[in-house]
Amino acid sequence: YKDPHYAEGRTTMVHLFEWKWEDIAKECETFLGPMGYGGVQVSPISENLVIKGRPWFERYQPVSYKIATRSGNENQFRDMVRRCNKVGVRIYVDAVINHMTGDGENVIGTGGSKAYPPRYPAVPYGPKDFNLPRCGIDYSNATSIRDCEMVGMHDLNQGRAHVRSKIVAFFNKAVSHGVAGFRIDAAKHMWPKNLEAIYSKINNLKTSIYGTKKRPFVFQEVISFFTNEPANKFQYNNLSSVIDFVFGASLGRIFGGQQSLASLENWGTQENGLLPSKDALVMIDNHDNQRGHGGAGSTILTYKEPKQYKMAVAFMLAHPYGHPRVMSSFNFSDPNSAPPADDNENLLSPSPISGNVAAGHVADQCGHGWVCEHRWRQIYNMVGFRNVAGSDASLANWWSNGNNQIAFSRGNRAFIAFNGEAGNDLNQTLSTGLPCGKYCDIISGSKTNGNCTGKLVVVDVDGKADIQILKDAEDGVLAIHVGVIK
Ligand code: LM2
Ligand code: CA
Repeated sequence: YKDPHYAEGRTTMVHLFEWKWEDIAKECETFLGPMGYGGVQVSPISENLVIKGRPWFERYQPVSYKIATRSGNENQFRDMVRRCNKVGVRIYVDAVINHMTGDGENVIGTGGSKAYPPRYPAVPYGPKDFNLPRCGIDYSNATSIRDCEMVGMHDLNQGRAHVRSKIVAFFNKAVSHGVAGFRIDAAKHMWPKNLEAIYSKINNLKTSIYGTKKRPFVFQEVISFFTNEPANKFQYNNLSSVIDFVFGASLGRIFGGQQSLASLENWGTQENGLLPSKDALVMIDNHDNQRGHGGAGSTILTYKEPKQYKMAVAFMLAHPYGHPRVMSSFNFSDPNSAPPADDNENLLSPSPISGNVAAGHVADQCGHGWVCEHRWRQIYNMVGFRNVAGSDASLANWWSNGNNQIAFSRGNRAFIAFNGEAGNDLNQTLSTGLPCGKYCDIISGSKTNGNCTGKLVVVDVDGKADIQILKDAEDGVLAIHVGVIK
């Protein structure tokens, strides 16, 4: 359950938050596939409660397991998975299985199903399928975290055979459409042994795409920072992968200027409070903590602090630790707001329509309220860097000025430098580990038609190069790899 099943040479997932299935299919074909992205985490696919104003968080309130949301219906979903797989991009489903929507009058879902909580006839679930007595969560108590209700939503009892069979059938429907795996929403609020039983019943992935006997990639959302928390990530990483929230909170603190970049020398070890690398799904921000939801820390960097954010994302993608996930947001000021409405659609179906997304893979922005960090040159070029570095090129040639300037290589394939100092330029001759040659910096530009649109870096026969990052430059990063020799 820890193998993402990326196509050969791919390493990185993007979360296309609130995108429509049709638009994701197009994005796979025109951008993600060509640019080397490995997969897409999609927003929840199961029918959810329609909430007035259509806030993004309605998608975390299931009404049934029908594939029917504002992102699209089951046919559109199946078509997206097929088209993305065809261009080497995997699909991962955000699975909301801890709870169902809470009490309410006239509860109606995005697929038209009615519910009378705790009765959900479209599944069906009834009162016996939920944990009783109803209680609010006490975060100092492990049982309460698992068996009480998160913000008033009816808490499913995953110990019951009926509940397990409905969840497994939902997973298997997605597997039959060709997905590669699942994000397990609120995994911390379910007992590890129940999750283990559920995972073991999921069918093998489609042989025609993945080969024989391949298990789904399962990455569990466990918001946990300390080993002594009553429910913590170390109770889950033997089952499958876990999203490590320490990663983004720490890198946010460091690239946000509260701790030196030089302190990253031993990044990626248990000493940093991180999971073992092979168990960890990592990110700089996610759809919750970029807007203060989920309680995962105040040091989180987002697209709103672009210079620091791009540095942190570049570090994540350059460093060999974990399985990285890039966030792709819609712009917001109110943390509860709906995604932007399409030009020619109303709020019942907000998401970028194809016409709103700049065509072709050279565009750097999507616009119309869609931030599309994954289309920022500094980010997608770093996905290329990670693909070239691969998994066996280890971190080498570490250099730092003892403060906020650092550099390192990935074996003899890639090299990166950071200047996080507001008051000083970086101007150094550094060992890059790379073969002698002329390289295009992929942060200040790209290599196009054999030319560099940004800085040119000359590596001499000893592997050394003059590296310059000015203090007031647009980006505090310089990166080169053997795929961009001029
Ligand atoms: C998570 N962790 O396990 C996310 O970190 C968390 O942000 C999700 O909540 C949660 N899973 C449920 O899947 C989000 C959002 C909440 C929102 C819920 C349900 O962060 O704010 O709660 O989804 O949509 C909303 C309202 C809340 C209300 C609740 C129930 O914000 O005030 O509580 O709906 O109506 C009465
Ligand atoms: Ca629970």
